[in-house]
Amino acid sequence: MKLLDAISKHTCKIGVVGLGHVGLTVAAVFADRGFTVSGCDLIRRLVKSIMYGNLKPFEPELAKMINNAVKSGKFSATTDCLNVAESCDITIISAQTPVSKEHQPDLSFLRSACETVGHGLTKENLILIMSSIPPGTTTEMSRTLERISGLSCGKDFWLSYCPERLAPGNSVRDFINNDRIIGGFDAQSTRLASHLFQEVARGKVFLTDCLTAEIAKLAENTFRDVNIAFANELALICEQDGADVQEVINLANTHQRVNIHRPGSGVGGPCLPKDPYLLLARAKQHTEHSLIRCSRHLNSFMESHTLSKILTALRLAKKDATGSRISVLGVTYKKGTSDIRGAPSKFIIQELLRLGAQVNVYDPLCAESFNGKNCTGPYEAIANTDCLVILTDHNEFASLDLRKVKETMNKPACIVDGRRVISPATAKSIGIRYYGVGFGKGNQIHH
Ligand code: SAJ
Repeated sequence: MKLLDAISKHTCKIGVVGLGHVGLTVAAVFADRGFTVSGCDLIRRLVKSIMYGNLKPFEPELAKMINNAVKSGKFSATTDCLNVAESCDITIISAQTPVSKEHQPDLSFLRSACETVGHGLTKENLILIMSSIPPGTTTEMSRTLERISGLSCGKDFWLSYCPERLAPGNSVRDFINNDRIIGGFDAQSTRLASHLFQEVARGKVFLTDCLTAEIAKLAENTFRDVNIAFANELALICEQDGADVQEVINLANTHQRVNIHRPGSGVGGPCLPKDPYLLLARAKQHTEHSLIRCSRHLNSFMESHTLSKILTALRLAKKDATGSRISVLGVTYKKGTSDIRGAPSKFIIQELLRLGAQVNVYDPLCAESFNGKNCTGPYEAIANTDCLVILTDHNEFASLDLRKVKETMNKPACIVDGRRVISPATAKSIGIRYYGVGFGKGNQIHH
């Protein structure tokens, strides 16, 4: 078969529609392995910066690979998606699939990408969808492709759903090493997609149909979200009863079949706050009793819960939010990334500002301050503030000199720790008031 042969020889042309995190990673890896790759995105600025070799180095390894691929002529980017679809044998679609404020999936980017690809579709082409999508979407897209091209899916062209498991910050290595699920529209589509990935990646490939692959992808992140919600509920119970949730979870996890995640000041990022809603998008029967929906609410609630802890800490120090000075360490949604998508810090900083507090902000990996005062180091942020709030567990924060922290803060020094970065016992021994998510009121230390 011609396409199978071209895949083996790396001679087929690959198009990538949507040059976000996933699309760029895919393009970089295939170009690095000798395939000729054309990428397209509607954002002119992004396309320009790719072609001029000045892509923002959000992930240094990825940016370097993209720049090299452009220089060697193996990768080029354009805003002309139709041209990409027409000129490629394989088109990989990684359009964004956001959810609205009402938590409804917005598939408009994906639909429009599929329409364009449909116009450029020719016989023997393979289309891969990589975006996270509600169950049933690949089949819906197969109809769009068929309607526009007049070709028949599974006969004239092939279509597979190939979700990604790459974590921002480690995309290239994850793409190459992680096992992946491939759900084909039919047996031949599955075979071709699996063959393609095995040419460039080392991870195992698990084959199934497209509906199962769609649900399995969403199940992964939803599982994490529900597990974190459980940890957060435990944290709330511990706070009421005066226990330390960290110790509770560590003990429960000594059971070899238990793996409770970590509680914290909220769940952010591009995946966890969104994928559960994609999974629920077409659910009709049990919506009132949905564990998944409830978990989402609980995880969102942790942001306002953390805010309440800050206000309580101030009140116990006989201070008012208005006019108080707060230092926030960490704005990114998780450690080790500069990514702020869905980060709990946004809500917490903005609410503190709205209540009339002055907010100093420091993050070693990100200059965003959400209208707080951007500081260049942790001690600059902490100096002369009434409360220190930790919202991301960046490594740098674990090695803070707590004596210095206490000396430079206004009296009484207090810390609200949203990620259990500081040891409550150490804070106590130094005379700092410590309030942590899931760290019981009986254990709060006042001097
Ligand atoms: N979080 C907790 N408690 C935990 C773990 C995470 O509160 O025990 C919070 C984090 O602080 C963060 C959010 O959840 O705000 C998301 O954290 P995450 O570690 O799940 O990070 P993501 O969103 O980068 O997840 C990605 C996912 N990848 C994709 O969807 C492609 C996820 O499937 C991976 O499991 C995860 O990376 C990973 O393993 O690093």
